[in-house]
Amino acid sequence: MYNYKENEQKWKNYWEKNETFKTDITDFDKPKYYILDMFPYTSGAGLHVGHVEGYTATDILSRMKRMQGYNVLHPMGFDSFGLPSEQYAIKTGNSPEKFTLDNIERFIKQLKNLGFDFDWSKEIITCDKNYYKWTQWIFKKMYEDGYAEYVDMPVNWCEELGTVLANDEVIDGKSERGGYPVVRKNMKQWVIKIPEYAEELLKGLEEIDWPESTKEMQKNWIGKSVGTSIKFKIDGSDSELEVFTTRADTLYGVTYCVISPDHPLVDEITTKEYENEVKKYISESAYLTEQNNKDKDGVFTGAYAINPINNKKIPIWISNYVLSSYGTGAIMAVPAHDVRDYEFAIRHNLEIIRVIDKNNKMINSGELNGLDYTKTKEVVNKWLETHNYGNEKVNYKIRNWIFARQRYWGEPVPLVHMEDGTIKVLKDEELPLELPIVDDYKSRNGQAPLENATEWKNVIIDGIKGKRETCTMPGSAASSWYYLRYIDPHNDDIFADYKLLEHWMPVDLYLGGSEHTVGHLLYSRMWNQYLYNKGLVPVKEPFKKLYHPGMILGSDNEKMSKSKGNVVNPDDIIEQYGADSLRLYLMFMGPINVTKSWNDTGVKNAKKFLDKVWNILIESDKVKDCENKDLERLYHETIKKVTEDYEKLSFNTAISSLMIFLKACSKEENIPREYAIGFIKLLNPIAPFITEEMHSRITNQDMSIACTEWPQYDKKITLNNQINFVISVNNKKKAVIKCRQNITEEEILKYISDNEILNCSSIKDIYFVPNRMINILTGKNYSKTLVKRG
Ligand code: ANZ
Repeated sequence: MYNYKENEQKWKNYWEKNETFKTDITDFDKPKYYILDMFPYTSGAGLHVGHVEGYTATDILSRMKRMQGYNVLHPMGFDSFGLPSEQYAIKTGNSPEKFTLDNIERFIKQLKNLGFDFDWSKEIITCDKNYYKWTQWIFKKMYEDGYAEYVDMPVNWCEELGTVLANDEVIDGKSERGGYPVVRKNMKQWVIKIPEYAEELLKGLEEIDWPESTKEMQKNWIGKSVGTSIKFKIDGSDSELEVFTTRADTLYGVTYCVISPDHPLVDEITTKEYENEVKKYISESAYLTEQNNKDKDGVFTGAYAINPINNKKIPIWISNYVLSSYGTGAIMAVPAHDVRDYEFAIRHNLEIIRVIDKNNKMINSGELNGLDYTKTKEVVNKWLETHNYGNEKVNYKIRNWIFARQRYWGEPVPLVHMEDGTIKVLKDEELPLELPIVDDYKSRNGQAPLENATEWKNVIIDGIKGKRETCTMPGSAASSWYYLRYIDPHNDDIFADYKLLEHWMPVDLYLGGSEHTVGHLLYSRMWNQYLYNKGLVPVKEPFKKLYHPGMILGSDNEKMSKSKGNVVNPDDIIEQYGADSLRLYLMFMGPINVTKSWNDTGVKNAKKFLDKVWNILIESDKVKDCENKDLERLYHETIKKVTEDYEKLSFNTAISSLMIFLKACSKEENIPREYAIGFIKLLNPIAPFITEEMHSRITNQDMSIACTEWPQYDKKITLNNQINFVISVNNKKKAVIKCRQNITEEEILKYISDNEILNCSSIKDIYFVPNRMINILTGKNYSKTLVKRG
């Protein structure tokens, strides 16, 4: 009987004592493989099974690659600054630091119990001053280079709560908590000017192997829009109104303009007659966000603009369906061709002029009439440009990243506001600027908790009084660059040595949740690109390949939550079935990237399978120094399939193949020792504890299986003798190959490509008859290309 409790403890101790998984980062002889998990946030809840799913997946790849001869870096650390720890501390009266460090201890214990092959000598803790020293240093560089700025910007301000609120904390102009009025207000904030990297961030997406949906979301978030900036003269004034449009072709259809309530021209153009109404609207609209202006409220300014193309006088309105922060904060309205403008025009009784007919031809558009609308924009743009009324313009939706929190538990910002109004940057040797110990972690009256750390806050530099910045950095600061630090975690001179980065970057595979798509995954790309442009890191894109594990729901198909009582705690499962069973079950549930529901029976079955493996290969006398021709082909095919499936992160199908092989073994009297060892190695990345023990018993060696070589398959045997398959090119028989039944078209094409059966690489058509033949027609009018795979 296999005793998982005893055995898992034994091998955990063995790995730790022998430093089995320590990576020699300076060993450049082997090819490198850097595999990264999104590190956990150190909440009080500990690991959940979702973490275990992702970490098992990377562990499998990491273990296989190591056995294949790669020098593997598979590190782990803890994202440990942030609000949840601070709130816990406020609630319980503990210090966030102690709470965080206790949690980390618990996390490490759990991760070790799961058998992950992390190199703990590279551990990172983001709230450790030796780490945040470099977070501060990078921020400092960005500030010096003008990418971090202290700017006045509109925020949601709640006077009653004395704090700034995020958009989703405001409902219908009131605070979600308490229902107090919320207004848009300008406040000084630290921001990182991520829009300046918009174009580079877009370009970089082309060179990385990420899920298309993730790239698409980043693209939309960056929101590049190519349009025209058009200047409208204001009737009876020297000022001009500049609008941004993507539809310059509709210029003849413009019947009014709209500016946002905080547009700089509001006061200047509003006429006496409309002053009171405008004031009233603006004070009310401060409570409205664009989302809740569903009725298209607005007010006329009394002023008119002149449409440059036909000199028509059109009214200028104010409404907050026009965003002040996008484009020029002003639009030309074309109600006949834009839904929002249409709704506004109907409500306020404004003119509607169609300029494109059913056949996509221009109408009501003077000299443009009859032109196809798709060709019109270019003509109008040219006209506007030659008459000095406008030019092509690119806009991005992405906004500055607000980089300050009025909170305690975060990295202090290494800047001092001097009495004379200047801002002083700390010198490199003054970093880290340590977070002072305080008694009160709460922000009061909208003031950052560090405001009360008077001794820390007040400084004198060169005889001038100053006050340290008391906001701290947001949670996403530390995670924007941690993947660089793992490579050189103890360096005191620089965040990471360039030579080491040159060898190890980029990360070959990054695994983590898709919920980070427009946060962490965008911020870290920007930090990396910034450091790349400064010549401090060698690659522009930090994560070559990205993969998102799917969510694991409770057995009731609902998201796991305490209140629903459907949370599965990995500790309990390990206790009851062993870590190997949990790992095996999680990988067998289904494809890694889909949402799956927990099922207790599944873990039981995983344990049953492992017991069976043990019984057949260890307890029975079947494993011998012998040959077995019946198992030969299946053995080699299993190696091939499992290896390829692991590489594709298709773990459930790999496990199926292992099960098929074990079943075949169970029917045999003699199992060659070589096959048993090969099978154990294939299973090792999924179930590392049991396979270590089996390996050491079968081989009689005191050596971790991690130090052995990955099994190889014999190509000749895997393409063995069941059917004759005919390969023809342009109706002429080129080859007859022996292959297994039900070989797919894709596999045959790969075979043809690998064996260079086809000289010409351009294919016109393919006829595939399963289990019989393939006929490939080549030709000049290429419609398909034979892609060389593998
Ligand atoms: C005239 C027009 C006619 C427009 C038409 C659209 C359709 P994207 O693609 O998202 O960049 N717009 C410009 N600035 C705006 C602002 N600050 N707030 C709200 N809307 C704004 O969208 C560009 C279009 O959004 C612009 O083109 C403008 O309306 C509107 F048939 O101009 B359009």
